[in-house]
Amino acid sequence: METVVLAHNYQRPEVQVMADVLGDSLELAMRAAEEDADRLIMCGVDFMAEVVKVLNPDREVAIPDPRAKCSLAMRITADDVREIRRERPDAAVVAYVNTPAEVKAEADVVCTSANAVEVVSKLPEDEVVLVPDTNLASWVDENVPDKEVVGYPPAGCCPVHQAMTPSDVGRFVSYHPNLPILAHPECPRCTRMTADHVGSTSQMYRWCEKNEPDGVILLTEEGLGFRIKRELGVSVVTPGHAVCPDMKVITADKLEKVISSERLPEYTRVEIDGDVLRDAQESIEEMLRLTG
Ligand code: CIZ
Ligand code: SF4
Repeated sequence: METVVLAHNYQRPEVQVMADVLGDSLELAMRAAEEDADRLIMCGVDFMAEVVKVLNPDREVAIPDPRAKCSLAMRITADDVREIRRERPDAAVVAYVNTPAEVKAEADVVCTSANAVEVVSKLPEDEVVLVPDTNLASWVDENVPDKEVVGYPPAGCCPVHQAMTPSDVGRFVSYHPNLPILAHPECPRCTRMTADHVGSTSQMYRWCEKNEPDGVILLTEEGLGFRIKRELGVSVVTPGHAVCPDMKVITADKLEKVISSERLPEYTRVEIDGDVLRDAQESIEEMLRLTG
């Protein structure tokens, strides 16, 4: 049995070192599609395992613990999207990758934090509702000035990034005045505005690779800091509370159990209803078409 272990940039260090591929959710799903493996094990939260399944429907896809669920993705349902359509029939509905497959299926197109600005700027519609992260929506709105971009639900946010405040930044800057500040677009606007560079985890990684700073202030989940230190030798400062408990549900022991099992434990198996899978795939393909 040929197995590939995929791990998101926010995974525990001991899980990251066991992985064959590290990256953001879309990078991992697309890399998996290039691999010649029968079994794909996704270490991350459940929507990430779903994206791997949607892009690799004919392979066995597993998540070591299906209780790893993203608190942000749980803020939105397919019914909410249908309600948005009734209320704003002229608006395009863009689903952030942090959504359940049913929501992606109901939306017009998917985006990631790496390509949200590009996806929205290329849409024919002038009105856009982006679900479910209002911080990402406000960042896209600032960067695509000729469109109206609103977030839904009203207080939709990632609790980990929402807690990163300008006072965290002020504290760090007083100790490390010369370090560049990198922020994830899921951070609140007031925090994002303190940053030298705003981007997804893959973009922050590549920024460090290209600019080779001695150190950075990293306003995102601490797991990315581990990867940047280990692979690029850049020292990283992150707020002590930059820990996503959802991501940490996956442990090395749970991963080891799936790797070593001849037959996949039933509870780890990722399955998606056929219609939902097809429609979610179309929304992801639309994103790839717009950004291709
Ligand atoms: O797309 C991903 O992997 C997420 C949720 C975050 C990021 O910026 O990589
Ligand atoms: Fe979800 Fe935020 Fe955790 Fe990412 S860091 S998995 S968006 S709760």
